[in-house]
Amino acid sequence: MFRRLRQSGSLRVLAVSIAVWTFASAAIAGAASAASFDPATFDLNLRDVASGFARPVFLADPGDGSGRLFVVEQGGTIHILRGLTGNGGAVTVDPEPFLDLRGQIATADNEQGLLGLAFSPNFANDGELYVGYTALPGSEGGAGNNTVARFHIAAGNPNQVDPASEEILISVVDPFGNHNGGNVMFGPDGYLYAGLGDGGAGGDPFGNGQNPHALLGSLLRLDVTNHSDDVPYTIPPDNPFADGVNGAPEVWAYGLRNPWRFSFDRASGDVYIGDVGQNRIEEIDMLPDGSKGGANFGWNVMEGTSCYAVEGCDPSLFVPPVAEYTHEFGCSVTGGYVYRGDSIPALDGVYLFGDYCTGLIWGLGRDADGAWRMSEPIETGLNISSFAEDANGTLYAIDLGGGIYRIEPGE
Ligand SMILES: [Ca+2]
Ligand SMILES: [Ca+2]
Repeated sequence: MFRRLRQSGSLRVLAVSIAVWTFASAAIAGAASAASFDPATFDLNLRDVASGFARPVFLADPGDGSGRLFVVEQGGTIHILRGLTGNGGAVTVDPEPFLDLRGQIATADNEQGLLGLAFSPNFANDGELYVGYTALPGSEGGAGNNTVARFHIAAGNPNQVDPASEEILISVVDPFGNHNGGNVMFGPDGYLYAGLGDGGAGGDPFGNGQNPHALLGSLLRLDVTNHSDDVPYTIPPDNPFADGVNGAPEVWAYGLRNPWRFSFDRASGDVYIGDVGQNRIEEIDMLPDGSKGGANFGWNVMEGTSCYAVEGCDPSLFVPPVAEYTHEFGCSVTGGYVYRGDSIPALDGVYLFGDYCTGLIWGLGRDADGAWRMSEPIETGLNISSFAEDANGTLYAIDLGGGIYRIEPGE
């Protein structure tokens, strides 16, 4: 059904001809500043720029001008990759890991591990970084603990983390090994966002998605700027449940099954979430910049725009996805980024995302009428564990098999 063609040094990908993708979700008002998207023009290449990593699941740029990128390996290590950004030069990987958490990370389930990394927006001065990972089970049992932690770089060595500097911000006992979220990212408001899955198994047996008191199945929003030894984070006063009465103070949005990668459009501030589906539908959710908290994305009442668990459910109660696809085209969405780099003008303002299982990549944007449009998918042959964005706005696709691919203009 899909074709691909390899060229030396790069992976040429071909758009395939299937039915035109349209999505009849209502346009979201107030966020139509981007140029209109013509799905027929969507094209890109992937260039293999680094390889040999062990189950890489993320890449982050500290934005400190050092030219370093940091590759997250699911087993618990972070490696420094040089030469791809900044002043360039040979592409090398430092022999010593930047951080090694292998002794404290659960990996029994193939969705567990070290899953996310975010550098402080002020990293060049404060040396702080945040990680999302599954900790080994503690005394409370379960499959592990979904954890968000802060670390500090080692005194006198910017290329290593001080392992003793760890401060645990979030630690949630996780009933099942799958659906762990794990993404951490700073928003344009300076708050740290963390995505947690519904806990796992199938169908959300404990109803975490629809429970705003549960941190599981939610996107959390934390103020980590002003912290002390006693208080590792505070609650932003405009969090929707800041007083803890109708939900957990940390919860910004809920109704998520497994938010496998969310990101902020660096130009608009809009947040995009890839939420992995159950049996039939993968979806992309979006909230415009400036949205009030408290969005309920529907899981486990809805799977995409379809009722999942409840006959005759009321979709109007939930924030619908802006795009979805069925398992005819994949099995697990990998949310990506809105392209804002300089080298591919045709992709400016286009949200790229993919599917882990089939390696398909789509472009998503709004047409001149403000309606969301998906491109036809492009076949890559990769197991796309994540996308990533460096400080220049260059985007990357990461193959769980070990390779880092730079997204380049189509031919
Ligand atoms: Ca889990
Ligand atoms: Ca949903």
